[in-house]
Amino acid sequence: MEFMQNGQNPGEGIESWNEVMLVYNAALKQVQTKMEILNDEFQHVHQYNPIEHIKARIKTPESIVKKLKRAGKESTIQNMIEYVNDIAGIRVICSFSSDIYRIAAMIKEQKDIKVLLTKDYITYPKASGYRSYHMIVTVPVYLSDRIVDTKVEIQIRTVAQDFWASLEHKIHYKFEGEAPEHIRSELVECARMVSDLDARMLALNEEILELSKQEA
Ligand code: 0O2
Repeated sequence: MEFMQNGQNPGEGIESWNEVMLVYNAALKQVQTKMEILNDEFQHVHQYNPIEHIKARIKTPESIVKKLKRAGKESTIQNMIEYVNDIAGIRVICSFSSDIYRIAAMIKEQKDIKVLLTKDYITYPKASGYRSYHMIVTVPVYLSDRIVDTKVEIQIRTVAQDFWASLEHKIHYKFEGEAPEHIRSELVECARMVSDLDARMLALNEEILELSKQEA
């Protein structure tokens, strides 16, 4: 599986909880706006929107503490910044699987975005059946007296993959990660059906595009 990492020192200089929230909120807004601009530009050039919708969220303090505990780390500001990559999270939902790599490539081209890590669960799905393309990036947040490179997790997936992931996430939490075997295998089977559906919808769309080109 694709696994790429660059060594950086993001979040340097953040000292208080309020500052953490301020900086991560700013980073989230910046990435969301960037995605919207890229989508508008794509529509302008290709008369087509690759992005269906965008969801943005800041991780709750409880989830941050839980994640640190799981990693065996103390709940400190520095550990949050260093070890919790998804305090600011953006989910980019697109129509077709081909849009996923297109969007990822557009993000990688942005000069002020630094890609720290990518995880390609599209080409290499998880054993659970989970498919999504993950990027951990940093964006510079301009404060009055300094610039803070701030981490944002970007998850890119299709509408169908997102539908599967939200249901699987609920089931995972309901059973605290210990869902019965028949439910797990049914979810893996559903993930296969989602993948098949995505491939068929993509093929259909390509055929329609080809027909429209011939008519033009
Ligand atoms: P939540 O509650 O969604 O925030 P890392 O986040 O890097 O420390 P990991 O597992 O190495 O941990 O990273 P990975 O694999 O990139 O997963 C990060 C996020 O992807 C998860 O965040 C989930 O949101 C989502 N995800 C990963 N695997 C699955 C899966 O099998 N099913 C579903 N539905 N979602 C998945 P959190 O913090 O685990 O959870």
